[in-house]
Amino acid sequence: MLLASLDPSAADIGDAVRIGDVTLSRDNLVGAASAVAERIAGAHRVAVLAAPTVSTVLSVTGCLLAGVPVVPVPADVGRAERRHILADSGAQVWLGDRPDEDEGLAHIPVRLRAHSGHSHPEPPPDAVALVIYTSGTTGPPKGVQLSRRAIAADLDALALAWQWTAGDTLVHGLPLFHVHGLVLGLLGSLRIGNRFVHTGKPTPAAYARACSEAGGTLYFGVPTVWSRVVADPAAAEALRPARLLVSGSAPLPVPVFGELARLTGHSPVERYGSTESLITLSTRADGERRPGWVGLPLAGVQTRLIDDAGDPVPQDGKTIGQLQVRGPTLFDGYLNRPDATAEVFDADGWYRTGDVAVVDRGGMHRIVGRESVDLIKSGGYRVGAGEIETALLGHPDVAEAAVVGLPDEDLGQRIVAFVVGDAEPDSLIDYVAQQLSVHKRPREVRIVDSLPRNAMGKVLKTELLAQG
Ligand code: MLC
Ligand code: AMP
Repeated sequence: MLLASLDPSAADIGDAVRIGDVTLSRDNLVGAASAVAERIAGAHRVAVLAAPTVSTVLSVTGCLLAGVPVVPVPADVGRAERRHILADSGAQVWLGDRPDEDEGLAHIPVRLRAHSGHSHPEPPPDAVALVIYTSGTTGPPKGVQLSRRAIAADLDALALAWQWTAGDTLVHGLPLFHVHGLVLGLLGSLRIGNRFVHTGKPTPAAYARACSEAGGTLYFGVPTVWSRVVADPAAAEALRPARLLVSGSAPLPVPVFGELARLTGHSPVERYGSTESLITLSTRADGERRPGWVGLPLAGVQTRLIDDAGDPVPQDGKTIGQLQVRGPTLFDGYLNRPDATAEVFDADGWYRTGDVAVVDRGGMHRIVGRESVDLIKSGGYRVGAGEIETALLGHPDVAEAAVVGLPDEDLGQRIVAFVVGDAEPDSLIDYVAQQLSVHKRPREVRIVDSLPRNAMGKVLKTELLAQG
């Protein structure tokens, strides 16, 4: 069973899920989510506006009990992206909360106090559980289809790597519309059977409070969260009683690793993955945690590094190659996009991650960077330069636009747009926030006379990057 801890024979936990100011016992959760499952059983796909609320928890859990694929919609989604996700996914209803502009879709609210004793047969392992929209270098986001089998395999492998048990209390405040917060955080807890505490926002103060008030043992964060934690030494020191601090979704700067170790007494575990592959590499609870390195393949996962000619590169800890992964945690293709799916898989089932890495003789991996400058990671969010450029070009005062990710101490990369046109920078930032989503907005817009281009007319992004 994917959500093994919801089996009726499992023992009740009085405070199994805490989110916002709501606490659910295991029995509350099963009863209310089963009521959701009854209402949506047989649906093709449903959209869940995935704010960090009990409504999201019940919606997702209900769908997974009923075997209905969930399309998590970013809580801060804008108009064009919302329309794209709904049209592309063919979602039939909003389940739980709905946005102000519901695009004419039917709505099924969920009720915290609803209760059903009805049980649903476990759907087959190859059934799609989630369709998570994620950015590419160009074009609108693609729907990544994740099967129940892939999710279960990944969570079990992570449990082994992190010695993650029902005795843990998992704390995080990350979004519930991406793999990190939703799959690892929420579904991981419902599979393993540990207590789950969502702090609303991943602030240092909230993480510290969850340690003293809720007995947090296992903490998840993107590097931006951990760099904010070390900037608040009192909050960092409050995490000393925790068992394991885990970082992922973007590179953890080595100085932040060092400061976390010094202030909390815990060297963080770093792990690597993607929406398409789920988590594939991690350092271990009982193994070496090396600053700047993301660890060994999880159980069942294979990796290889290849050069431009497709030949393997030496595993010497310094030769850089394109990272490919294979194993039971991979996705089942992009929804409606066989062309894009074919581009990222080879004939033997290897997934091209788009990242470049080195591996040492012991199998430890270090991610060196991405193959394309057009895929940006900002605050742990994956954002395509192309989708922002397309959005900006839709603004009447923009003639040309080029977007890059510039290094940023807080966010890892900061989205910066270079624009030719007669526009107000702040109004362009708001425009992208309203069209795509708030987290995809450029943090800075620079109005320029022209963009640097090569003889073919292609924008020279390296020159923009050099303007730091
Ligand atoms: C500012 N705001 C605006 C705005 N300018 N709103 C609308 N229009 C504008 N122009 C508001 C926002 O609404 C928000 O309000 C507030 O400003 C702060 O927003 P922010 O600046 O974007 O947030 P910030 O504090 O910078 O967020 C940092 C962060 C966040 C770390 C909390 O980036 C985050 O949650 N990252 C996690 C991403 C993640 O989970 N990635 C995993 C991908 S899965 P208000 O009121 O709402 O605060 C994956 C696989 C794997 O990668 O390996 O894990
Ligand atoms: P997403 O699909 O949002 O999960 O983004 C996946 C991408 O995030 C990967 O291809 C990497 O570029 C990046 N990423 C995830 N975890 C790490 C990590 N620990 N170190 C470096 N990059 C990471």
